[in-house]
Formats: sequence, C-alpha cells, structure tokens
Amino acid sequence: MAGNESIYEPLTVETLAMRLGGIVAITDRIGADTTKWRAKEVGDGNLNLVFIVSSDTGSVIVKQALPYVRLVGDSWPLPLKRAFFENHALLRQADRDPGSVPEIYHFDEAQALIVMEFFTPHIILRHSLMAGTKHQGMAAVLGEFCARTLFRGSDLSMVAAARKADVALFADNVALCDITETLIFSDPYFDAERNHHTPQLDTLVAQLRADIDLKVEAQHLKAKFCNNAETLLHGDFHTGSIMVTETETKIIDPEFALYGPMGFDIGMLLGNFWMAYFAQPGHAKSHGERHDYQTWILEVIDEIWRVFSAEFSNLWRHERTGILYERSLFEDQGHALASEQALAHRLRDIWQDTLGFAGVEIIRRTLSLAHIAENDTIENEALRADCEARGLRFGRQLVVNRSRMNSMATVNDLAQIIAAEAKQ
Ligand code: SR1
Ligand code: MG
Repeated sequence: MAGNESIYEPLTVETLAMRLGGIVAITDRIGADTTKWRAKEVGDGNLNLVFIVSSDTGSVIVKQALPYVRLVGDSWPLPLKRAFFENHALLRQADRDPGSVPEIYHFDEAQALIVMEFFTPHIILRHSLMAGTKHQGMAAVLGEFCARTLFRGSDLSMVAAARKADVALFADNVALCDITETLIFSDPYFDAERNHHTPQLDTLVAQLRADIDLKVEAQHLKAKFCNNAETLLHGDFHTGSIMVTETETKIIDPEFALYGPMGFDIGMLLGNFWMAYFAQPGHAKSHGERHDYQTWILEVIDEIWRVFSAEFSNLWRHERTGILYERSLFEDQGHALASEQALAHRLRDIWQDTLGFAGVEIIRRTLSLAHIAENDTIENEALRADCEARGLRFGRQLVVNRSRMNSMATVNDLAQIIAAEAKQ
C-alpha cells in the first residue's frame, strides 16, 4: 500500500490496485474489492502519470509525479516534491474559490501521489477548442477564479505572517520555477538546445531573435516574474489545465504554483485563448467555417477580463483585510474615492502585465520546447506555420507595445487585423 511505503516507486496499471487497495479514501469511493477496479493511464501532459481508477460504484484520479520530465525522458530529472506543492496549492485554491478545483481524497508525499476527484464527463479545454465547442459560463468561472485566488492569496487579504510563511513554503518549488523562467522567458530568444519550430517560420524566428526591443521587454517581464512575490499563482494556467463540459468549468494541475505577479496567470490563460483563435483555420473543414467560433473565443477573452476586473474590484471594496491599502488609510478617513483611485492603478498595472505575459506565452509555445496541440495537430505544415506566424506577430505586439494598449476591444481588434492580413 502506497501510504505505508517509504521508497518511491512509480505505479503501473498492473500494480495500482495491489498498492492502493488499502487506502480508505479510495475504497470508500470505489469499493474494497480491487478485482472490480479498472485502471487506465491517461496522462497527456508533459510531466506526470495520471490514472483514472474506477469501479461500478465510482471513480477517482490518481496522479503521481515521475522523477523526470515525461515529455523529455530521464535525461531531465525533476524533483518529486512538485506533488507536495500541487497538494498545497489545491487546498488553498479550494478555500479561496470553492468548487473550482478537484477535491483531494488522499496525499502521499513519499510516493508523490495525489488521489483526487475525477471530473466526468469533462474534457480538457484545449481539445474542445480544437473541436470548435462552446462553453456556457466558462469565462465567468475563469475570471472569478483568477480574481479570487489572486486577491485572496495576496497581502491585500491575508494575515501578513501567514502569507510570509506561505511565500517561504512555495519558494522551494525551485525546479518548476526554473522551467518557467527558462522555457518562457529565455529559450525562445536564442537558439537554445531544446527549442524547435515549424521550418517555414525560420525567417520570422530569425527576425524575432534579432529584435532588441522584444528581447529587452521579455527580460523586463522575466524580472517581474522573478521579483514580485505578490500572490500565490496557479503557475501553469493554460487551456490544458482546464476541464469543461458544455456548462461546467474546473481548474486542475497547479504543480507550478509559486508566489509571483498578479498578471501571470491571466496572461498565460489569455495567451492560450489567443493562440487557439489563430489556430482555428487549421481546424476548419472549409474556408471560413470557424469564423463564428473565432468571434466566440474573442468574446470569451473579453468576458474573462471583465469578470476578473469586476470581481477583483468587489473583493477590493469588501475584503481588503491585509496590510496593503488599509481601510484605516482610506475609507476610514473618508477617502473612499482615493481607494478607488488606488484600485484603478493596481488594475492598470495588472492589465499591462497580463498582456506582456500573454505575449511571451504565445512566443514560447511556438519557439521553445513545449508547444500546443492546437498548432501541433495541424498536419499541413504551411498552414500550421501561417497560424503560428500570426500568433507570433500578435505576441510580439503584446510584449513590446502593451503599455500603449488601453482596452480589450483594441487588443482583440489587433488580433482580428492580424488574422485577416494577407499571408506573408
Ligand atoms: C518541461 S515542462 C514543459 C511545460 O509543460 C508544462 O505544462 C509547463 O507549461 C511547462 O512549461
Ligand atoms: Mg500541467
């Protein structure tokens, strides 16, 4: 049984029932008769083993970290402790935005293993974006999740001692932070060993790597990421970390959790929606077939930002109990308007960071190690390169010109202009 073992051993479909059959948190849900258990390994992410374990009475997810990066193999070792950070992040997210993340049934640190709620019939959002499926209420869930977790994990809300202890706890998530620091902020900007890109992009890639303004701004964003322990971030909030049905949206996989700048999670999220937008022609059955769906994606982006801003503002007005912008300095002095002014300033900073982080996310998902299925599954290389090139041109604009972009309407207009440009 995993709970009694001290030596880490990866699970297999064959050994799982024997090793986990005594864990009450599992048997309570799927029964103690392990001969009735069915285990299937379904991990399609870059790092871990993920099993769906089911019986006639229920199902659970068993997620286990591997001691290396699954995408690359054992030549890239990775600490098992990421399961510990995922467990802690899920507990905090569940507290800050109830119902948004899977419930944890069991955690085994030695085995780097989390047993958690299985969301079914949900699918990974990225697959849904390729299929052209719309989801009611998704944007609101995502905007609220960002506002609640970012606000409630910061000095705007938390007791200072608790937040400082938490910063110290998550500061140890060094290896996963290093992946982000390297793959997102550095590798795309030079010919790094693990990089790869669609060959037709060679000329554009060379231009981007020679683009000094882009490189400097990307490094400013890296400095923001490394130097601003503002709030507990999900840390890898892309459309592969979201599960959906037509009406329900859930957030999974916060193993990259760290204290970082407010705009990072929303930036990564919006960057992935914009990439899905540019990839749509690669999934259309006929010319223009995905126009309506592309419009829907832009509306989702707009709504996520609107809901985020509204909920963040609501929390600012009603839950500002931390050491920043204390009510004793503002509302209690009759300076409620000054509090609104400070809120507007904070939202403006988050807005600009969001655009910048979205831009570097788009660029890294095209030039660095880890790409996105929306582009990778476009078999026609020339068409894939065209979709990716539009994303790259848009991403570059976000990074370099973010301080001159004042509304989501302007940014989505820019996306539409770039999508409509003649093929280059
Ligand atoms: C080596 S891990 C590559 C990427 O996969 C994860 O989902 C993160 O996005 C990471 O950057
Ligand atoms: Mg993941």
